[in-house]
Amino acid sequence: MQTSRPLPPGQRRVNGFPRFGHHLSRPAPAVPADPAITIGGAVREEFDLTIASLATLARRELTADFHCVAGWSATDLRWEGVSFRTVYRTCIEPALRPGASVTHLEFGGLDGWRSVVTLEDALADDVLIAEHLDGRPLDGDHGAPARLVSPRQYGYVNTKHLCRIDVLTAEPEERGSFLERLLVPTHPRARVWQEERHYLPLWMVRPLYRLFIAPIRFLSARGSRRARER
Ligand SMILES: Nc1nc2c(c(=O)[nH]1)N[C@H]1C(S)=C(S)[C@@H](COP(=O)(O)O)O[C@H]1N2
Ligand SMILES: [Mo]
Repeated sequence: MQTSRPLPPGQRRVNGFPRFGHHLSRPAPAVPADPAITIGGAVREEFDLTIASLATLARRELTADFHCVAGWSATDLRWEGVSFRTVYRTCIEPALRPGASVTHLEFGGLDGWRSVVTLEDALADDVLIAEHLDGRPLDGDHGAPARLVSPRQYGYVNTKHLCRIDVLTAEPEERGSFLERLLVPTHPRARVWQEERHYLPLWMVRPLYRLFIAPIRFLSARGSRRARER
């Protein structure tokens, strides 16, 4: 089904929803028997939020498009899970260290991927921790057992295989080598409608990123096949 929803600037629609990411051809990480999200950072004590317990919170369904910073968009994805705001208000906020003034959240995946989101962006109405996509539990390609879904931010913010959330009281230092920081976008907000792809000018970034789409898609699909053959 195609909708007439406009795409953000510089994006092109793809068919379906490809597996894509810095994992490249590495298969998706194994999901533990009773998967959980560890909550750390500015909390009195680290604690685990099991993925199973998310089912007991108010459920949220959301149909949204997904925009990778490299320039492809998948449309009309039907996510189901819990609103991040609900998780924050009911599970995280009561556990904060007294006086902690939260500015950012860091989302970590089982494969080591990390994304940093401002508190304001994370509490937006359409940000979810999703364990279902199109009526089925998330598969390895798209982030089993659960992932962050933030449709108004580029794909790289949407950490797959979510296993950790750190509550931060300041913006963390940028990570990675010089080359990584040059190529891998680390815009502090990464909003798709503002086209916050990078600090370099868009006329440079758009065509450069586009070159990476085909090889990353190819490698990611190979990792997906390898996971199914295991
Ligand atoms: N854990 C994890 N999450 C990740 C990535 C990754 O490599 N590992 N890649 C990001 C990038 S760059 C994109 S575009 C989306 C792709 O999501 P998809 O594979 O479900 O299409 O996942 C994001 N989340
Ligand atoms: Mo991406």
